[in-house]
Amino acid sequence: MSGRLIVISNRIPTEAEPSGGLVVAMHAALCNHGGIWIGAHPEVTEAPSSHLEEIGDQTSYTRLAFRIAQREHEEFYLGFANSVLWPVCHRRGDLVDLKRSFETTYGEVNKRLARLIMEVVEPEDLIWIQDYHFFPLASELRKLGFEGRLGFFLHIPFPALGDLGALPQTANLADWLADYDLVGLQTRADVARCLEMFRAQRRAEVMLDGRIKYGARVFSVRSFPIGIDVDTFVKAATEGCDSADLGDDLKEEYIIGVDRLDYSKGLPNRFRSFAQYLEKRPNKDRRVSLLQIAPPTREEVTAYRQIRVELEELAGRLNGQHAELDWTPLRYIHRNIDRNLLAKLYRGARVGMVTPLADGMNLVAKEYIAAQDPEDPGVLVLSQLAGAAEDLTEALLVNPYDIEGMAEAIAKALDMPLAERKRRYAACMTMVDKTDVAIWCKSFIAALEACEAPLAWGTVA
Ligand code: GDG
Repeated sequence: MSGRLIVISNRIPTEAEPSGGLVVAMHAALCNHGGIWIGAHPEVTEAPSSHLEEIGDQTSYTRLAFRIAQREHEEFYLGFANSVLWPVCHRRGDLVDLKRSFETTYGEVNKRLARLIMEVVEPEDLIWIQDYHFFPLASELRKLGFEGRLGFFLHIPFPALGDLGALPQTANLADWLADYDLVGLQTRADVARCLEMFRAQRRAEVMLDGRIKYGARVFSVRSFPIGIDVDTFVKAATEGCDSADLGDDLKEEYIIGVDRLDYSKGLPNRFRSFAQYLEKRPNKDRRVSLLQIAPPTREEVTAYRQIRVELEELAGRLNGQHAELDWTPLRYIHRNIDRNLLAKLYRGARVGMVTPLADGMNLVAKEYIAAQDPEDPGVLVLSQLAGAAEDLTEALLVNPYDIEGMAEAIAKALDMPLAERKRRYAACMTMVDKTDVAIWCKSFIAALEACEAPLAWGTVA
């Protein structure tokens, strides 16, 4: 690679050796290539910063942070990013909270960040921008004269054409995306939706080789399904204690769910389907519990407070109806759990339930598979609306709106013969290996490097 790699993401790790899939992969890519990682400082300040601050003390690459002011946190992060773009991309137009100040501040933060990036970037650098917080960043960088290669990866679903109407007019996704050289999406279905949006634009032409011509620009849209750091996860699941050390309660059969408490993750329907399974199970002596880990997230946003109240009410009702003097069927933990413990909890679970209503990929599905014992694997019940369903076709696929169907899938998973469990696990594990996060990272960077220099195309139209 000729230039340096410059990664931009909203979150940036503060420890020298970060943990957690995506962050680890970026860290590894930057250690290999050298370069700079730029992100928002975890501490919000009174006034926005007008410079980048160096954080961390790693030597192979540089970490730079920009500070977000409290008002920006509310209007850019909680506001436009998570109360407009997130619901639109997750098919929840009803939850969109449109305020002029949100779109203005979103634009301002992207503009300011572009100016800060221009202070450190060199023409031959490769810039890789992560996620919906920064859709307009390429346009801002181009306005400031950056002509080098710019890549973008969207971690969440690409919105359907019909849902784009819920965005304000200033949010023109087609204009924003066309200033990148490579737009990476999670799945083939996301690419199809993105191309559908461009086909509906008079200025756009989808060329025979799949690239898009948009005014004077030509760029590519491709899928790069993200995955997990497989080796590290398998190690975490198998080393140290065995599942018998997890406590007396977890010696019984259990189903596991692990999700940030987000309305896109389909938790109320999961609880309803578990309640229905309990009601209909033929053998009332069989005590299978559901362990749901749901750490808090974005609690300042009303829709997130509402989903928490709804879930707590459902959990109370479920246990009220089905608990016995010596048994609690639903264990609901609204806290963050240590990652190594999480890996072991996955391994001990007979069933993994991943049932979002919409999800870019869903790494929990891949983590559950990677954590299994190949000789006696559990069964993954997976929503057909998660991006992961495109890869993990041998999971038990369910429609997360179909409560009865999910209750039946739980029963089927719990009774599945060993040979079928092994066959399904092996097929899923092959896909988990194929999409390891290091492969994801390398293939995106290689594809971005292979993009033709943008200037050559500037002369075409
Ligand atoms: C976005 C997209 C896409 C969860 N609870 C705990 C915990 N987790 C970890 C999981 C997993 C990660 O958080 C969640 O990743 P997901 O992929 O499931 O979901 P999002 O956070 O919504 O991520 C998604 C992803 O970006 C990557 O592109 O797949 O579609 O929405 O790793 O294990 N980790 C620990 N304790 C917890 O309590 N340690």
